[in-house]
Amino acid sequence: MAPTETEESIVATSGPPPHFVLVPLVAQGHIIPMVDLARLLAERGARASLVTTPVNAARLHGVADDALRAKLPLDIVGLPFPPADDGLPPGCENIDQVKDNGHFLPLYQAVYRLAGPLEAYLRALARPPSCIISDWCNSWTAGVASRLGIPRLLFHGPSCFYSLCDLNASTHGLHERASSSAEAEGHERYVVPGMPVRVEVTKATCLGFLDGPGFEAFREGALEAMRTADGAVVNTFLDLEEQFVACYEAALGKPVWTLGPFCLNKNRDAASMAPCGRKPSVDQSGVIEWLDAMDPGSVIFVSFGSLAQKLPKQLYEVGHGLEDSGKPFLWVVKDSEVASPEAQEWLQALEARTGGRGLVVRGWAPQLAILSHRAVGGFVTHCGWNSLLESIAHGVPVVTWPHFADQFLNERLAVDVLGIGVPVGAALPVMLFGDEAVLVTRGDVARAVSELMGAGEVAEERRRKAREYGERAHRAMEKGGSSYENLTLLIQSFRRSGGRVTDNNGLQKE
Ligand SMILES: *[C@@H]1O[C@H](CO)[C@@H](O)[C@H](O)[C@H]1NC(C)=O
Ligand SMILES: CC(=O)N[C@H]1CO[C@H](CO)[C@@H](O)[C@@H]1O
Repeated sequence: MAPTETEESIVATSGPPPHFVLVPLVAQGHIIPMVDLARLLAERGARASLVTTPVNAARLHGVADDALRAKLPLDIVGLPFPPADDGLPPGCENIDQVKDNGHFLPLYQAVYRLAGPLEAYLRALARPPSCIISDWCNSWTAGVASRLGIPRLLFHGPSCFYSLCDLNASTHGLHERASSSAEAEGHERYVVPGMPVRVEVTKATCLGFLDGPGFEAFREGALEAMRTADGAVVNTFLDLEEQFVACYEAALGKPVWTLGPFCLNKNRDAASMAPCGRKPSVDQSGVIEWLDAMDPGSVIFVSFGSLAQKLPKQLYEVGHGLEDSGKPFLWVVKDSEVASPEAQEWLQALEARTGGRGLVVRGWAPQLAILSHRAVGGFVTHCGWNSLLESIAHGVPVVTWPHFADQFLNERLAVDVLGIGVPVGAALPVMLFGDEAVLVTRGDVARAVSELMGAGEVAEERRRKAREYGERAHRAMEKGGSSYENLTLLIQSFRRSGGRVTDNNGLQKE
C-alpha cells in the first residue's frame, strides 16, 4: 500500500535524505517496533536499513516486499551470522527459537560477534549512514559506531518510566542490595531512588534486561553504551508520561525522541511479522466475525506475548479463571502449550462448556485488530511494552500479569501511575519455558477479570482513563502531534548534520 502522506508532510528536502541504520535485538518483541520505526522513517522521507541476521531477514521478507511495492526507501539487510558454538543449534538466530535455557547465553555471544560483519557492511556503503539506531541490548554496536565516527542513538523498547527506574536503580546499587538480601522469601519492598513518584519493587521484580547469571558483562556493557549514546528513541508519547520523559532526558543528558505508539501507523502490516512457525488457527475474519456478534466492551482478551509458555497446571488455572469470571473471553494459547493429548482434551472440554461466550485461538492472533474492536473491553496482558502500549493506544484497560524483564515495572506504570490496570497478583518472575509451580490461581484470574470488566465507579473511572489515553495516543501520531513532530525533528537534525553530530542541532557528542 502506498503511503498516504501528502507532499508537505514529508520532511522538507535539501541535500540527500538522511540514512538511518537500525540494529534490533534478535527477539520478536524488539524486532517489531524497530521495523515499525524503519517504516515511519522511510514514509517521512528518510532512508532506513534494518540490519539483522539471515534467518530474521528471511522472516521479514513480507516487510521488504511491501516496502518495494510502496516505493519506500527501506531495506532489510541480513549480515552473515557467526558460526554457532557452545551447543547453539545452527539456524537458531532468534530468542523465540531457543528451546533450552542453556542456549540464551551462546545466542547472545554469537550476536555480539556481529560487530565485524556490521562494520564491513557499513564500510562498503557508498556513503556513511547518518546515524545508527541500535537496541539497548546491542552494546556491541557502540565500538563500531565510534570507530567509523557515526552517531549512535539507542532504542530502548519499554517506556521512559521503566528506563528511568532502571537507570536510577542501577546507579544507586539497588539490584546489588536486593540480591544480597538475606531475606529468603524475597517479598521485602524497596523504593526505587530518585523517582518523581514512589515506585516499589522486590528482589524478584526489580530485575530488568540482561539480568540473568552469566550476563553481568553484557548488562554492564549495555549501561555503558547507554551513557555514551548520542540520544534515545522511545516508543511512547509525551502525553502518556511527560514527567518521566523529561526526567529520563535529564538523567541521560541527551535528547530523547518520543515517536510512538508505532502501532498506530495505519500503513503497518502486522501479519507479516507473526512469530516463527506460528500461524493463526482461526483466520482474522473468523475472529472479527465472532467479536462482531458480541456486545460493546463485553469481551476480555487474553494473550501473553510471543515468548512465555505456560505448563498445563498454570494453563488450566487461566482457563478455569476465565470460565469462573462469567465474562465473554477471547484467549490465545500457544500450540506448544496444548501439545499434549491431555491438554488438548482439557481445552476441548473447556470450549464445550463455555461454548457461546469463549473463543480460544491456537497459535497467533491479530492483536491490533482485536484491541481496536469495539467488543473488547479489557486485556489480560503479560505487560510486555508493545502489548501494553497497543492496549493503551486503543483505550483498553488491562489486567496486569507480568512475567519477566521490564514487565513488573510496566505493571507499576499501568496500575499506580496511569490508573488503567488491575493486578492479577503475580509476585515472582517465571521461567520462559514455564514454571512447575502455579504462581497465579483461577481465583486470582476470576477476581481480576471481574474487577476490570465489572460495573461500579472505580471500574468506570479506569475505563474513562484508558479511553482518554487512547485519544491522546492518536493525537500524538497525527500531523502536529508530539510524536509526529518529534520524528520531523529527528530526521531534520540528521539531515542538517549530514551524518555528523554537531553542536548546533542540540545533539551532544563527547
Ligand atoms: C519532542 O517534542 C516535544 C514537544 O513537542 C519537544 O518539547 C521536545 O523537545 C521534542 N524532543 C526532541 C528530542 O526534539
Ligand atoms: C543517578 C540518577 O540517574 N538519578 C536520576 C534519578 O531520577 C531523577 C529524576 O527523578 C533524575 O533527576 C536523576 O538524575
